[in-house]
Amino acid sequence: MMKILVIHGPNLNLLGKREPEIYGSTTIDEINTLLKMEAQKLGTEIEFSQSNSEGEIVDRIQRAMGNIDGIVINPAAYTHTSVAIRDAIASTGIPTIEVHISNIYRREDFRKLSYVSGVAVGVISGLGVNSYLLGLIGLVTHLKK
Ligand code: CA2
Repeated sequence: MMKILVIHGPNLNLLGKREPEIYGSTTIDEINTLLKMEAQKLGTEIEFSQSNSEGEIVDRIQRAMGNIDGIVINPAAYTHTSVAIRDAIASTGIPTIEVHISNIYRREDFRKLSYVSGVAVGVISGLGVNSYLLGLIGLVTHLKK
């Protein structure tokens, strides 16, 4: 069976607990539950990972090589800083969709640059929790082709 890995970047463990006006009131566990239900509908396996540390995210992407078919990643603040995460996605070659809860293009200028977008299959930004669900559907559709 096809296997998808969802990676949540730094501070996303606080989702639903702080700044609900920007990031909504849904917690990371609730997002993962919704993704798990969608994955069942799509007939794919899914696993989840959250880390506040750049190196751990790079390690997780590397470990995915050979056993994960595709990645949905919200790199959070590392979106705008991390050549290392970009290089991990590029060098493993694992098809990856970048997702953001908020629309990064209608916020501060420093959020308008993503190092990850240039190696992603696609990007979904600004649709709240649905960004993750649409990212998963888009990734699985892409992989089945
Ligand atoms: O909109 C997104 O999904 C972001 O990736 C979220 C990141 C931000 O740095 C990106 O520019 C856009 C921040 C995640 C922080 O998560 C929080 C959760 C609860 C309370 C405060 C922050």
